[in-house]
Amino acid sequence: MQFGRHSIDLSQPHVMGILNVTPDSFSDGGKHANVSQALEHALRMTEEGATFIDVGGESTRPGAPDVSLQEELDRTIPVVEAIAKNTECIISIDTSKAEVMREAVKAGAGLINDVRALQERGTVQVAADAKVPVCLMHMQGQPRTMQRNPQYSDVVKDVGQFLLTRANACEEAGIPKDMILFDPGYGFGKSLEHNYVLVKHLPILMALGYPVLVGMSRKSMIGNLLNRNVDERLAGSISLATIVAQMGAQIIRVHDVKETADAVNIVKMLNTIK
Ligand code: YH5
Repeated sequence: MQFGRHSIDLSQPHVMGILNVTPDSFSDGGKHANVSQALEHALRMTEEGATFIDVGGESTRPGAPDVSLQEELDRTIPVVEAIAKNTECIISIDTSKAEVMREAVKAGAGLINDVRALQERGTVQVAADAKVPVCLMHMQGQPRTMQRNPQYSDVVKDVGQFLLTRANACEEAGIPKDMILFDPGYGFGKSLEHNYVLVKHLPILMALGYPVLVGMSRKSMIGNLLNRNVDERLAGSISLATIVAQMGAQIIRVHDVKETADAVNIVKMLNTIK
């Protein structure tokens, strides 16, 4: 798959490093301090084995405040520019806003990652014009309230149907089929059971014909099952990453790149043996 000027072989799993540029993720040292801290983190994650760096300026945690357009642009675009100038990794922009998508791709982003699956006004057209791949994620409800009472008749079917419907809308607007990725959206309007059903049946979603990106790193589906605080979820995160890599997931979005790259490299070794 072509991500801007990078061609990536998705027949093997890749690691995507998470780079949060929300205010709570920085000590308050002024704007330049923040950009250089973010760049440093991105450089470290690429050295540790990340093919992708996912830059996000909107917090989608339940209860997080909405972020204005200007605020999100100010947080993300200088960071995208700095990473593009100083690394060879593929920059993913984690946003639902058309203007942020457009400016980020102009600044060097090679993938649009939208937890709202390009349902906001203008985003499908911006993504089509940007000519970079898009990751369509499933979410039930809105971040503020999505975890109150998630319900499905058949979670795997519902998620698959939603993603196929969004892919059709994208293809209708001129986004080629081979520039679309799917993501079941772990933790986005799903109970603990829903999340694990979506792990077990990930092969059903993969059979829909689109590469799959998964993000489970440090999430509540680990914490609530194992009774672990956020800083105690590394073993659970690596276990899940290993399981989905073995199932054939193409991109694994994580906080802990070095440890996940080790797990992925073991899966890749086994994939070379007949
Ligand atoms: C995702 O799954 N997730 S932001 C709560 C946590 C830990 C992490 C401590 N953006 C995804 O990472 N994009 C986010 O509990 C995403 N897939 C894609 N494509 C939420 C997050 C997180 C939330």
